[in-house]
Amino acid sequence: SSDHLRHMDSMSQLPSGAGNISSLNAVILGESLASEEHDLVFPSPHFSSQALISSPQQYQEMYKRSVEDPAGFWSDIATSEFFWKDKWAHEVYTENLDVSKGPIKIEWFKGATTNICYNALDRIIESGSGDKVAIYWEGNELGQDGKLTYSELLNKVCQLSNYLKHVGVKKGDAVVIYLPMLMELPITMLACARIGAVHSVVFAGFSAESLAQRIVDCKPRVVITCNAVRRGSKAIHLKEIVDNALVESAKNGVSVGLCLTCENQSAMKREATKCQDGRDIWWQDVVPQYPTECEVEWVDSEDPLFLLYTSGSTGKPKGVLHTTGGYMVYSATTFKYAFDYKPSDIYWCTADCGWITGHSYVTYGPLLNGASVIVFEGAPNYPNSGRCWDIVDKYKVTIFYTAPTLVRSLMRDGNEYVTRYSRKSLRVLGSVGEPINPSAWKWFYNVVGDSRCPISDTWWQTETGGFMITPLPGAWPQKPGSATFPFFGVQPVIVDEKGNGIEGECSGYLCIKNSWPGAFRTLYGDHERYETTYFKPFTGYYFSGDGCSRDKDGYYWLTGRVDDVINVSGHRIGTAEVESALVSHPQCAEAAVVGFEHEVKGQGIYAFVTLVDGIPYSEELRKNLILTVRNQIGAFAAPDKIHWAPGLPKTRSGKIMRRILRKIASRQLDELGDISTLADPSVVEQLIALSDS
Ligand code: 6R9
Repeated sequence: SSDHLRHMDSMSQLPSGAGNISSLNAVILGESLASEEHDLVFPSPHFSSQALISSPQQYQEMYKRSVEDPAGFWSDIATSEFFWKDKWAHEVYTENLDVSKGPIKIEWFKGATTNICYNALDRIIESGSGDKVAIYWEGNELGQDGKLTYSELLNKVCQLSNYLKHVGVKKGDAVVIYLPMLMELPITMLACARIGAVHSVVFAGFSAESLAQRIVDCKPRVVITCNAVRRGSKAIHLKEIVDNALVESAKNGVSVGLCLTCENQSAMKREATKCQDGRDIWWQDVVPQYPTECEVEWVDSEDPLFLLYTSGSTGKPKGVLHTTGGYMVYSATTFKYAFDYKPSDIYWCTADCGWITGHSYVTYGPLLNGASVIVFEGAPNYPNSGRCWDIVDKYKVTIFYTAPTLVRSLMRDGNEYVTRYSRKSLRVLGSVGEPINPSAWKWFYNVVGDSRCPISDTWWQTETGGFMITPLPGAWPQKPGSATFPFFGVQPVIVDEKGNGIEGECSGYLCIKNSWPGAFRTLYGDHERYETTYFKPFTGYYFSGDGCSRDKDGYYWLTGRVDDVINVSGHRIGTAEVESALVSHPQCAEAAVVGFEHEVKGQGIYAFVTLVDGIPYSEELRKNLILTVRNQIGAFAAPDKIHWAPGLPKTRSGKIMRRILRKIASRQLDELGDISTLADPSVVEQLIALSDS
C-alpha cells in the first residue's frame, strides 16, 4: 500500500544510519507476523494518523532540535506545559560529565522555583479537570475498589502534608515509605513533595534488614507504613517488618521517633497489630483531622525530590537522588510521547511504586499529564491468570504497561485466560524492566493486543529517571525485541572496551553523551561512588552498565547487564548482595552468585556455596541458605539454585572466575574456555560432577 511506502521512504531519515530499510521484509499491522526476528511491524495508518508523533520525519525534526538545541527544546516544553513560580536564572542547564574536567555536575532549570505536587494536582484542577478521576484503586479481592478525583486526591494529599508539617517534617527532611499499592502510597509521595520533604519509598517486599539499611543511610524523620497487606492468598504483616527494622536501625545509631501506620482493614484489623506507645500512630486517627488545604512549599528546581535505593555491583545499595524540575519535565514528557497519551486514556502500569517505574509512570508522569491511573494492590494471577484482562475490561484500560516476566508467565498459562476477555479498549502496550524476547513480544502483540496495539518497549533505569530508548508508537515500525530509537534529547553512544564510540552497525557498551533533564544528580552521601560507577569507566559519558547493539537500520537492541548485577523478573539484584547474605549463614564459608537464563524470570539466581570445614551439605542446609537470603534481602532475591562447591575456580591472585561459573550454571560445559590460568583447574571437574546434586 502507499502508506506502507510512505513509511519506508521516510525511514531513511531516522538517526544513526537508518539505511537499507526496503530490503527488510515489512509486515503490515493486522496481518500475521512473519517469523524473522528482524521483521518490521508497522503501526496502522489509523493509529499513526491520530498519534502525537505520526511519522519518522516528525520524530526526526524534533529529535534533531532536541540534540542540537537542548536548552531551547526543553525550555519550550518546560514553559508551555508546567507552572514555575519563578523562572530559571540564566542557563537552562549546566553540566560536566567529564571527570577529567572536574566534579560531575548536572543542573536543569537551576534557580527556578516550582513544586511537582502543585503541577500534578493543583494545576490540573485549575485547568478544569478537578472532577476527573486521578486514581482508580483495585484491591486484591475481586469487587474491592475505590477511586479519587483530582480534587479529592488533592484534599487527601493536603491533609497528610499538614500532618507531616505538624509533626515537624521540614523541607529537605527524609521520609521513608514502606507501603503496598494502596492509594496512600502515591498520596504519601505527593504529600512529601508538596512540603519539600524527600521521600524514599522502599519496596514492601524488602526484608527488615534491607529496610533498616536504607533507614540508617537516609535517617528519616518519619516512617510511613501500613499494618498488613494481602497479595494473592498471602497476608504479609508489614508493620512487624517495620518494627524489626526500627530496632535494627536503632542499634546502628538511627532512631526514628514516629511510625505513621495506615490501617489496611481488609488485610488485618488494628487490634491484631502491635503498637509502641509514643512512636506508632494510626493514620486514620490523625490525618483526616487536618485541613484539606495546604500551602505549597516552593522549591528550587535542583532541590531533591526523592531518593530511591537500587542495587549495584557491591553489597551496599545506592541511594539514587533525583531533583525536582528536570525530573518533572522529563517524566511527564516521556510519558506523553512514548504512550501517545490522550486525555481520554485510562492508563495502567502494573509496576509497584517501590521501584522507579512506579515513581515515574504510576505517580508522577501520568498525574502531571492529568491522566486517570489504575493502582492495583493485588497479584496479577490472583484469583487466576485472567485478572489483568478482567481489570482491563472493568476500567476500559487503553494503555497497559508491564514487564516481560509477567508477559512470559501469562503466556505460559495459556491464551484461554486472555481471549475470554474483550480487551477492545486497549490501544497501546508497554514493556519495561529487561529485554523482551521476540516470542514474548509477539504473544503480547498478537494475543493480548489482537495485533492492533503498538508495543512501547521502553529502555531506561532508576538512574535515568525516565525513558531513554523507546518506540514512539505512531512514528515508525517496530522490530520485536528492539527498544528502537532514542527519546528526544538522548544521545546513545555504543563504545568498545577502550571507550571509543563505534558508528553504524555494532555491539558494545551503552553510554549516553550529554545530560538530559531526568538524569540523577548524585548517589546520596557518596558523590565519589557516583563518579566512579557511572562516569569514570568511559570518560565523558554516562555508562549505563548495559550491553547493546545497533543494527543496520539504526535500531537499538539491549542485551542485558555487563556488570555484576542480575535482572530477576525486572528487579535489579547485585550478586554481591546475595553473596553477603549467604556468607552471613554460619555454615557458609564462601559464595559466588551468577545469573542464568530462566524461562519466566528472564534471569534466575544461581549460587555456588563453599561450606565451613567439616560441615556436610544437606537438603536442610540448602533450605536454610535460601531462607537466609529471603530474610536478609527479600523473597524476590531468593536463589533458584544452590550448588555445593567444595572449591571455587580462582585465579592465582584469588579472583573467582565467574565466566566459568556462568557456563556451569547454564550447562554450557563444552564452552568453558581456557581454564589453565586457574590456581587449581581440578575444581572445575569437581563442580561439574556435583552439578546435579
Ligand atoms: C526501569 C527499570 C534498569 C535495568 C537496565 C536494563 C534493564 C530495563 C529494559 C531493560 C532491556 C528494556 N532494562 N528496561 N533492558 N530492555 N526495555 O527497570 O529500572 O530497575 O533501575 O533497572 O533494567 O538492564 O540497566 P531499573
